[in-house]
Formats: sequence, structure tokens, C-alpha cells
Amino acid sequence: MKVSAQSLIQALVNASEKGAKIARVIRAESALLELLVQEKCGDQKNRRFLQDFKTLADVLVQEIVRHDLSGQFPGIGGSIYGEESNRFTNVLGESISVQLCEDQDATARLLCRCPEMCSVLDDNMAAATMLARVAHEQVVMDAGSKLQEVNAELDLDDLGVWIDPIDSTAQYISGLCGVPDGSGLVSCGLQCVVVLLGVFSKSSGLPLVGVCNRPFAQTTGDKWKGDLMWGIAVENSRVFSLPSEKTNNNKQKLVILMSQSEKQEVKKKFQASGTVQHASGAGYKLLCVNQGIADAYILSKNSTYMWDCCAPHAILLAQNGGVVSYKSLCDFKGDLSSCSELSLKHQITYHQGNQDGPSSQKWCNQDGIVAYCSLEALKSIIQAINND
Ligand code: 2IP
Ligand code: CA
Repeated sequence: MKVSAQSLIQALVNASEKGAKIARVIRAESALLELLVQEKCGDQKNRRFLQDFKTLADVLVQEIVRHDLSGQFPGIGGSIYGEESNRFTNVLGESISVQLCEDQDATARLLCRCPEMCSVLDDNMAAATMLARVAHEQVVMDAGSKLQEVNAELDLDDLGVWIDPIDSTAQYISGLCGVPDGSGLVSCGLQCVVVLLGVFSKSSGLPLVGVCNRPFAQTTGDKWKGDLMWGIAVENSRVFSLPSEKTNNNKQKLVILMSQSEKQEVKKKFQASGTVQHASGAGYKLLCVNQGIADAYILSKNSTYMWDCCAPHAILLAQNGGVVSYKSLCDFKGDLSSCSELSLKHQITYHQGNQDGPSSQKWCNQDGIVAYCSLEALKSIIQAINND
């Protein structure tokens, strides 16, 4: 069955905004925030609760997306994937599947039966009610005027969706407000938190549509305002919501983002030809490449997952950039002029897990990643690797 890409983007935008609202509500409501921060300074048991509540919040967002998209695109629910399973076992040994029920009260009652909610003894119903209220709200978000330019149709049976409900969880829990530098880059803080919804083709594995929603993009006093971007890259339709002009076209040196934990030797390799900067969150670093704040994001290790990359990758493809594996660039022996071929052939794909290694690594980007804003940036990165 064919579906309109325009209505899919609008549905993803709405669903991402619900996820962003959940993220903001948890930080704004004391009953919920208590659940989130309890373990931060607590003992082993408390630490487990933090992990569990985080998981519950993640799963809830995942289930909201599944519920809302399924309402509009029948059958898509079975092709929505995320990091967590929605099954929990409560203190009575009952197995609970977190999902949206027929109405807000029923969802609140279900959430209340999860052990994570019981950790705030008196307030658990209040906390569950607040989450259920947002989950059942009707959210319609303005996707911007560029949406009118999208005229593609997509094959519903071929669509898969990767969700990262809250990327940069460490920043989310610490709750600090980051300070942007002159270029707009925020190296840590709530601004690095992103809700990521990426649609890929099950047959080719390539990303098709991406929505990245930052729940904490700007602050005015104690209130946070979000922002979002989307993009679509299918054969005859490459559209993205951001302004086409990138902010840093005239820079002399490439701006390259890396993880704080990147190997020293890799940082050194790129310091000669580029300015290497750090920022938290895989999703946030990718999104900075989308925004033109950076030219590339390089990660030599296998510490990102398909749910981190699929959404911003779709937007990068719409912008004539891309994401390839770090290894593919190190192995590249061709002429720099054949760089566009490499870019065409070696984009990271999202439909097949890694067969070898532990199951926790099944959906990781095994050979590292390099996200780039243009072919020129890709060439400079290959040159830097070759000059080393
Ligand atoms: C993590 C998180 C980390 C990031 C890692 C992601 O996702 O975004 O911050 O590490 O790659 O997978 P780094 O910040 O060093 O790049 P999550 O927060 O969802 O676990
Ligand atoms: Ca993540």
C-alpha cells in the first residue's frame, strides 16, 4: 500500500513532539523528577530505580509513537524498533506490557502497576496520571512550509522505524543548562537531548525520512522551548526543513565533532586539517552537521546504534551529505575523484543487525561512523586519513 510521505512526516513530527513533551514534563513536575534523580546520589538499589524509570520513560515514548503512527498507518506498529522491550515484571511477578490503553485513566492505571512508579510511594498515581495525560493528548505541530514541497509516495510495507526516545540520557538526568559557543555549539547540557525518529527502507536499508526534535533547545527563565527538523531523501524527493544556506560555508578549516571518549590517536589525526570539538550525544553531534554548525562527526568506535543515526542520516542525505562507516574511509584506496561513488555505495544501512558478537551489539554501527555535510567535506576527511 502506498502512503503519502507528507502525511507520514506530519505524523512523525506530531509524535516526536509528544516525546519531547514527555521529556519536558518529567523534568518540570516534581513527582516525576523525583523518580529521575532519586538514584543519582543514592545507593545501589536507588541506582537501579533510576535506570528503570529512564527505561520506563523511553518505553512509554516508544509506545506512544507506535500507537499514534499505527492509528494512521495500519500495520506499521510491527515495524517500529527501539532500544527497549516494552515488557516489565512488577514486584508481584506480574508481567506488564507498557502500551497506550483505551483512555488516559486506563493508561495511568497500567503505568501505576509498574514497579518503577512504586518508588515514590505517595505520588505514584499523580506521576502516572501526568504521563498518561500527555500520552493521550492530541498534539499537532507545525512542520513548516517546506512540507508542501514533499510529493513522494512511500510503500508502507517497506518502511521500518528506528526510535531513540531520549538520546543523551546522561545530560537529560544531570539537567544542566549548557552554554552555546560563538557558533551555536553546546558541548553538554539539556540542549544535547534529542528525540530521534528515523524511517528506513526494509529492502535497501537506506534512511528515507528523519525527524529530530530537541525538547530543550532554548530556555526563557525556567521554561524550555523545543525545536525540530525533518528531512526526506527518496529518489525524486529530497526536501528538508532547515534553511538551505549553511552557516559556515566560508570556513578555512573543517569543524569536526568527536566524542569526549574518542581515541587520542584519532583526534590527533584530524587536528592538522580540522578543528576538533567535543559535544555530548551521538544524535546531537549528527544534528550539528545537519545544521551546519559542524562539517563532520567522526567516531572510530562501535558506540553508536541504528536508533542514534537513522533520523539525522535521512536529513543529511536530503542535504547531499551522508553517513558512511569510519572503516570504509580507512580502507578507501581509490582516487579522490571517485569519492562520490564511495558515498553512493557505502552509506550506513539500518535493516540488518550484526551477526557476530554479543546480542547487545547487534544493532550497533560496528565499524564506526563518519557523518559529513558535503562531498567536499568527505574528500577532506579522506585526505586527512591518507596524510596521516
Ligand atoms: C548515547 C549518548 C552518548 C553518546 C553515545 C550514544 O545514547 O548519546 O552521549 O556518547 O554515542 O549512543 P558520546 O556523548 O560520547 O558521543 P543514549 O544517551 O541514548 O544512551
Ligand atoms: Ca542514544
